[in-house]
Amino acid sequence: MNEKIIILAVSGILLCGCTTKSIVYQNVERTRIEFENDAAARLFYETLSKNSANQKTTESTTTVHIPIIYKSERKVVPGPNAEFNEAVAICDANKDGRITEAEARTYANLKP
Ligand SMILES: [Ca+2]
Repeated sequence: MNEKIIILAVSGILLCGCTTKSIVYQNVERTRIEFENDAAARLFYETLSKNSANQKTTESTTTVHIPIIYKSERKVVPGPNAEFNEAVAICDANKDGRITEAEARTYANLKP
């Protein structure tokens, strides 16, 4: 009799299952960059802002699922600095840490 109760209790726990969800905001340090002049900076930030509005952020989701018993979902959302750093990496073509007006203009003419 006691064995049946224990089996039913264990089955009840297993059938109820368990679900956990978590969202992790992952922000990285912003790349240090300088601009040749105000025009280069303005062009870079205008393009970054325009591309940001058109682009959906990249998210990664990890799901661990053991049928019936356990389900865990973890979503990692990149912070705004990741997008800035990516834009700097594209724009600063010669990687000298300085965005010239010509580089900013080239970046502005790239298709997002
Ligand atoms: Ca450069």
